[in-house]
Amino acid sequence: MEQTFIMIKPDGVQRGLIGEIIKRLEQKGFNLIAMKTMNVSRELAEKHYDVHRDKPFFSNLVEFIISAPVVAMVWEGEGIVAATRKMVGETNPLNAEPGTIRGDYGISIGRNLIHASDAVETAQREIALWFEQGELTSWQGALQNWIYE
Ligand code: D4T
Repeated sequence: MEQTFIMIKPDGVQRGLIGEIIKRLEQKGFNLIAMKTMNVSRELAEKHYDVHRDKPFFSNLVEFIISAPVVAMVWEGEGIVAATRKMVGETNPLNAEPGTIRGDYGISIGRNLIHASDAVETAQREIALWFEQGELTSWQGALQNWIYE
C-alpha cells in the first residue's frame, strides 16, 4: 500500500490545527501508521528541504521549521501521495482552493501549515529520513471493505 510523509508545521501546531488535519485524513479513509511530536534539528530540516538549498527562501524556511515543535506522520492508503497533495492545496495559501487545508486556514506562503510528499519516491526518501523502520506500524482497518471496492 502507498505511503506518504505528512508534517504539520510549527504554525499548524501553534494554531491548534493538529486535530482538524488528522480528522480530514482519517475521515478520507487513510490509515495513520506513525506519528510523533518533535523539535526538528537544523540538520534534519536542511536535509528535508535539500532541493531548495539554493533558493532565496531556504534559510527562512529552515529557521521556521526548527522554531517550534512539528508533528511528523506517515499515512497509508491507495493513491495517497496525489490525494493528500490535493487535500493540502497549492503552496501559496492565497492560491489554494477553498476546501483544501491551506485554502481554508492559511494566508502566507511561509506559513502554509503542512507538508505532504510530492511523489512516491520523495515519500520513500522522506519517511526514511524522519522515521526509523521500527516506528512504523502496519494495520488494516476493520472498515477496509467499506472504504475500498
Ligand atoms: P512543502 O514542501 O512544504 O510541502 O511545500 P510545497 O511542496 O507545496 O512547496 P515547495 O516544495 O515549493 O516549497 C517548500 C516550502 O517552502 C516555503 N516557500 C516556498 C516559501 O517560504 N517561499 C516560497 O517562495 C516558496 C516557493 C513553503 C513551502
